[in-house]
Amino acid sequence: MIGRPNVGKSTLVNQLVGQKLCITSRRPQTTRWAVPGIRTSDTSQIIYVDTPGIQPGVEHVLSRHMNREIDAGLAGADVVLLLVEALKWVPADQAALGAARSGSAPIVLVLNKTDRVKPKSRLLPFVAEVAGRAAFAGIVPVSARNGDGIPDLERLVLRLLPESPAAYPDDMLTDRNEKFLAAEFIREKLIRKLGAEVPYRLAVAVEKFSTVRDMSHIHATIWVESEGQKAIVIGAGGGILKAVGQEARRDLEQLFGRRINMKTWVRVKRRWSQDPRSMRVLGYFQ
Ligand SMILES: Nc1nc2c(ncn2[C@@H]2O[C@H](COP(=O)(O)OP(=O)(O)OP(=O)(O)O)[C@@H](O)[C@H]2O)c(=O)[nH]1
Ligand SMILES: [Mg+2]
Repeated sequence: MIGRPNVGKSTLVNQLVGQKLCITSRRPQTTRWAVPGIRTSDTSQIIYVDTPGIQPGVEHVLSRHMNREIDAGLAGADVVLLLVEALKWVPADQAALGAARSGSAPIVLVLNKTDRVKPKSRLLPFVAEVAGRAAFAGIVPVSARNGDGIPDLERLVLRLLPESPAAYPDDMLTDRNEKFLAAEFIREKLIRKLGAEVPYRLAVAVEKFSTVRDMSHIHATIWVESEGQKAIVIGAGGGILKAVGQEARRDLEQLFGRRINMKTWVRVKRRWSQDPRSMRVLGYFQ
């Protein structure tokens, strides 16, 4: 699954897998990692890979990491799902198409957010226009938000995929571990609660994750770049940090199917996002 930031890639992977697994938000650049979501039925197994948004011309240590994740996602793909917003085609979409064409896998163009298109007849001229941009194996309108078109997309993907033995056990949702997922869900709640600037300057590291009987104990540190950002993340009277913890805990309990006990800290690491060594410590570039 590739496309420019904010087109709905992570929302769509969640919808296709049938479980909230990938983090989503209305801010661009939410996803920083390629995350596989495994969908197993009686007769098939499809591994959808969520990736960060493609941003042409952005040069930053963090975006270098994200580009590597996109390449890793594309490298093993049998089918590329190129996601764009219905009725929109901007230069970043063209760049995403360029990346999709770098391999030999068939490309399916997925037009998302069709719930916003009224009347639906407006889609037809758009489909005719974008069809000329590449030899797509199919063009499928969907709404990742309400599920429209998802069965059609799944059918087409199944038709295009080669046959092979299942790669994963049938109850497995992803090969990312629980520690990673916990850090990501905390980051999602922070992105959703904070203003425009801070989300790009924070990272979450889970230092402790232990499960005793039906309860997991999680210790997480939120790294920011300045004391000012730290104060914002904590919020007045600790309100933001508390709400972040509660909401992340609720989602993780649903995902893991057990109770969670979570403790969070906020620490300052100056310019971590400019410094490859700090980034490595925080799990980037591995
Ligand atoms: N109306 C509408 N909104 C959608 C749909 N799919 C996703 N969104 C919204 O679009 C925003 C971005 O969704 P994400 O899934 O985080 O987008 P993304 O492409 O993964 O973004 P990055 O990870 O930043 O590249 C969120 O606010 C979603 O709720 C859709 O089908 N319809
Ligand atoms: Mg995403």
